[in-house]
Amino acid sequence: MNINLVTSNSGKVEELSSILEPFGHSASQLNVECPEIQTSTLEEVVDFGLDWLASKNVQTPLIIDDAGVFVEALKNFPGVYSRYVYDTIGLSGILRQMEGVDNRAATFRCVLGLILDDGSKRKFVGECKGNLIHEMKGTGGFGYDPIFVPEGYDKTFSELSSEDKNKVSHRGSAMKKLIKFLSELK
Ligand code: ITT
Repeated sequence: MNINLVTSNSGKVEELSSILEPFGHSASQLNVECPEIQTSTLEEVVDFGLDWLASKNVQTPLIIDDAGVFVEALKNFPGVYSRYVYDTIGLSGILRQMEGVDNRAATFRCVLGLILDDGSKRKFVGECKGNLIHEMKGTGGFGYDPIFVPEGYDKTFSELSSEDKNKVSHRGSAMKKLIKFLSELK
């Protein structure tokens, strides 16, 4: 199946394509400006996006992906505001907020939205627990990857290969569910 990835983020396109391809699916990036509402959950953002894309008859099958990092000591901030925070205070701003904070626990969450050719919609959620380190490390990946170490590892997402990131990441885990769902169709 060729699936359209509705995202402006090339890091996501690489990850989603590399997960889909071994299962015989191909993927193309679709540059549609899908509006993102300001709300308190990733699920609501995705529901709104799916309804909007369906109303515009955007070419299916398609996937949208909304993700964020939820930092325990910051009462789950930046969460749904991760993009805004990344674009404004950036990783150095987050690290400053975390100065002197012992609890470094953080969870990445990813909600994928899927629309099939028959118009049906589904969501798939994935999480990855880990810790924020005190400085940026590594050059791979994108976004918050240089400051996040997943549980069970001593390297940031940026220092891991994309295969290793996909094995444990929020996006990898949501994609596993989506691919299982596709394989059970028909
Ligand atoms: P689209 O909405 O166009 O898909 P985006 O970059 O705005 O792209 P999100 O709103 O989902 O995507 O992402 C919120 C922020 O979280 C943004 O700064 C991303 O770079 C970052 N992010 C998302 N997934 C990530 C991941 O796997 N690793 C590191 N940072 C990630």
